[in-house]
Amino acid sequence: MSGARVLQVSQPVRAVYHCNLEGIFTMRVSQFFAAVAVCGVSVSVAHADTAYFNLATGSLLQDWSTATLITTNDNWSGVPSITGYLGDIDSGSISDVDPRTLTTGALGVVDVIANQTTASITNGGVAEFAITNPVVALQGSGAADAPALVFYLNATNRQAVNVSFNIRDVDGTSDNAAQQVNVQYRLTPGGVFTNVTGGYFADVTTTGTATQVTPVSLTLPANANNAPQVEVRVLTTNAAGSDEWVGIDDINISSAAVIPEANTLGLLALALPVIGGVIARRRK
Ligand SMILES: [Ca+2]
Ligand SMILES: [Ca+2]
Ligand SMILES: [Ca+2]
Ligand SMILES: [Ca+2]
Repeated sequence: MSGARVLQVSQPVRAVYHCNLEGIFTMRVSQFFAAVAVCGVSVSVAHADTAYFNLATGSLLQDWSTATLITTNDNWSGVPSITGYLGDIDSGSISDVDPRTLTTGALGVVDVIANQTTASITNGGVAEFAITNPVVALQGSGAADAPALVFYLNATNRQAVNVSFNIRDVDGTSDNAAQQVNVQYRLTPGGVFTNVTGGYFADVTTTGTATQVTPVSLTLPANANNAPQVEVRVLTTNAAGSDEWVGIDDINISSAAVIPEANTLGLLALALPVIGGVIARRRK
């Protein structure tokens, strides 16, 4: 496994501000940590980027071709509005769970293994692969029960939010898993997820090769229209036996403008005299 996975924060590590730690050397351990907590000190290095991408400014695109987006383990601060999670949601080791049943909303810790050059690693979780066609990929494991990418979207004044990407088997090893993938969304941070119809795939990989591509294109249900905090999760689950790495590539999240009500009324105002004229002529 890669480094710091235990602790996480959603904000960059902060300094000690206006903090009185007098008597620090005589504090008991519990007192020290209480004082640190009060002072707002974060001790983790994991960074998520959970800023909601404003779809009114265009589509959210990500093909992972920019190698400098991810350079440090567990740090997503350089990737606009996308974060990977380990999916360590079960204290035991579960396998072959249907990801459509995992809707409670738990994501696990922020996770990425940066700068990998081969998908023959078996760490599990989320990894960035600097391969011929760069990609970020997911792999289930005993710890990574349900590794995932989450896209954070602001659909204010937008409708017909379309989520498209390619699922790529990037694992050419002899690993042979029935690797499931599922797409879910939620409109409340931390809330339960809803499965997106058509977003489930029973097995997106082939043993011994890294060529299978599964194109995905899904339009979110209408309640995502105009929603300011849309979170879309793409997850796999730990398969029985050795899991394959599943790339999530060529992400393209598009939408259409909601026609403002004022414009609709304006069109009606323009049309009414014409309609009135037609009726008047027919009465003649
Ligand atoms: Ca790519
Ligand atoms: Ca494969
Ligand atoms: Ca398979
Ligand atoms: Ca497994």
